[in-house]
Parts: sequence; C-alpha cells; structure tokens
Amino acid sequence: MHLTEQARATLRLNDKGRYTLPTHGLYPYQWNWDSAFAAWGFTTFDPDRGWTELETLLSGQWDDGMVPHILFHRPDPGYFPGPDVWQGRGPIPSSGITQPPVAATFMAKMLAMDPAGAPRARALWPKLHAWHRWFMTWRLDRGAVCVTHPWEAGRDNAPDWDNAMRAIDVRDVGAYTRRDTTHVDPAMRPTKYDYDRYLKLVQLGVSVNWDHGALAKINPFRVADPTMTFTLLRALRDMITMGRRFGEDVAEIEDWIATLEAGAETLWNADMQCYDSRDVHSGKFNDVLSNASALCWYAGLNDQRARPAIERMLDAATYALPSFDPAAVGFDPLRYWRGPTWPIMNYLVGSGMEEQGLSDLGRRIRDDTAQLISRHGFAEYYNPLDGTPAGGETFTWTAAVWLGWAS
Ligand code: 2M8
Repeated sequence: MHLTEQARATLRLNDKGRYTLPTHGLYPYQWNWDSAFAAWGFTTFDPDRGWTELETLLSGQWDDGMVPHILFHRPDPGYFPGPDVWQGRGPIPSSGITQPPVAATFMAKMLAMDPAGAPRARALWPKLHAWHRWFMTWRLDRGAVCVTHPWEAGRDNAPDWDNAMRAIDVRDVGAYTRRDTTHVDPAMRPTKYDYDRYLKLVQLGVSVNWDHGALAKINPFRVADPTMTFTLLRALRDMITMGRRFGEDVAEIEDWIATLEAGAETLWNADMQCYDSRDVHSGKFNDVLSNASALCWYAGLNDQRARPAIERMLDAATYALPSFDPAAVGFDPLRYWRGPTWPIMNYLVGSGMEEQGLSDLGRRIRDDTAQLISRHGFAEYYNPLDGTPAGGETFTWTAAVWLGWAS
C-alpha cells in the first residue's frame, strides 16, 4: 500500500466515529492537541470527518472556557490515570488541565482546504475564543503562558520541568498501578519519580475541585512555558484572520497578542541563547535548550537570534529536530520528551520556519520526518540519532503530518 493510503488507513483505524484516538492501547481517549492534528489529517481526504473531530473536542469545553487535555468518552481500564482519578468538572468526563492550544490554527488550515466548512468554523470560533480568554485570565505570568502540570505542556517529561518537579512533596501520594508501561518498553517512558509527581499534582487539583484560582495558590508547579506561549500567540493571529472574515470584533485579541509578544521576550534566556521555560516560584530560567525554543517562528516571530542554537541541535542529530539538546547532560534518544524527535513538533517547528524564511532548516526537518516515516512507519516518535521508531505504533499525529505536510 502506498504511504498516503497507509496514513489514511491509520486515521481510520484510530477513528472512534466522532473522535480519534492517538493510538489504540496506550492512549484510548481523545487528547486535545492530537485531536487537532487528526482533524487536519482527515480534512485532506474527508473534510466532514475533520470538522466533526473539532466539534467533538470543543463539546468537552468547561463552563469557564477551558478545553480539557483528555476527554474520557468511554471508560477504558487500559489507561491510568482515568476519569475517576481526574474528576474533571466539564460536560464530558475529562482531565482537569488543558494542552497547547493549536486547534484554532488547525481550524484555519482546514478552512483554507475546505471553504465549504465555513459555517462550522464560524460556530466553533466563539468557543475557541472563550478557551483563549481562559488562558489570558488564569495562566499569565509577565505575559508568558504558564503550565500547572507537565502533562499540560504536551512535553511530559521534558527536562524543562525538572527543577519545579523537585519541589513537589509526594510522601502521601499513595499506591497506584501504571498502565503505560504494559503497552510500551518502560525505558521509553517517564520514570516512577515522574509519575509520583504527576499524580500528586492531579490530587492537588481535585482537592480544590479544579478551581483555577485556588489551585494557583497551592500548586508548587507553575512554569512559564515557550510551547504554550508560542502556540497561543499563533492561535490568536489565526483567530484574528478568521474573526474578521466572520464579522467578529477582534480588538481584544489584538491586545492579547501584544501581551504575549512582550511575554515571549521574558522567556528569552540570553545566557543560553534560546527561549527557555521559567519557574514562576523561583523566577529562574531552567537553562534547557529544547525544540520548544524553535516554536518562535510558528508563533509568527521573525527571530534570527534563536537560529544558531537550533541549528546546532539539528547538526548533532541524524534525523530532524531532537526534543532536547544532544550535547546536554541527560539527553536520552529514546526516553520520550528527553531526546527523541517528534513528528508533531517537527511539523509545528518546520512549517513555522518555512513561513518565516528559514526554508533551508524547515525543508531539512520536513525531509527527515518524511524519511523516518517512509522507513519506519507511523511511530509516535523516533530516535534522532539512528531513526529507531519508538513509543506507540500506528500513531494518529504522525499519519496526519504525512498527509498534511511531509508527503
Ligand atoms: C503523552 O501524554 C500523555 C498524558 O497526557 C501520557 O503520556 O499518558 C504526550 O506525548 C502528549 O503530548 C500527548 O498528547 C499524549 C497522547 O498522544 O501522550
């Protein structure tokens, strides 16, 4: 079967009717940013199904505007922590945190591919707007967007969180059974040290019924994050373009963009020469060079300062952009967000580079991603040194990246 047909078959395989799983087994629910990729991937061959995906995602929106990071449509004992642990308070059982807001940007891409979907996009625009307002209300620190849990950033065990994770007291976290390590090799997953802290943060959220104001007061983990800041910045730009077309008032969004642009500058670590996460409690940078810095171009910033460090990471790898600097202590080419190269990030970064005139680097990332997929299939992520596929197989976002960009 040709790869494009295989990619379509992968989306169909993970399709649960109105939403798509990242992959069977390991991730048996609807995840937020995975779903935006699924919607876009479907739109390349079945636009109606693409729009339905976004509609289902937004149907899980909480009253306060937050769109959860996982929607637990149907209970599945194969994943931990499930709905009973999270106790989200939305219309559909959900987690209590969100994920990088890429959905508006993918909606804009879908609209360009399928102009007939305009009425559906128009109906979703206010919901996305409310979600973005939620970020601006609850999550800013000096204009940069904060995460309150490593899972929220999508880059779960990235070294960015190591300092903040140390401050979490896990003595009373209790016993629990992980399910992820029954699906994939534990060497590719976060450690027990990480999971104890992930769970403790969930317990803290539940203890205040996911009241964002109350949680901010007791949460030891609050980190201003380039991924969140850059994805929201980009989403707002796309919201303005779509909003004008739909006759919406976008003045408020223009103000938000100015706030976030100033906030992005507070994430520039001049010593490291990269955008870096910043611990809100200590006020210090984490001194981590990761692929998140390279999202500045996706955010619409024409920033030449960030190029040399990213180019160094690319040169140190054989394939595409590693998630963590290969020259740094602790780089691990197979352990999840501490080294491997990820199609989801490669697309966001690579397409942003192409838009901002760094086409040589963008093309390199695109070609490498295409090579990884054609040699090793639609893996969750890959070893950037030798291309070994890792994590889950038949992965939705990798299939979408093939269909929308890499093919
Ligand atoms: C990973 O995260 C989940 C928790 O949200 C997990 O490990 O259980 C991350 O790679 C995240 O970015 C992704 O959205 C999710 C599903 O693919 O898996």
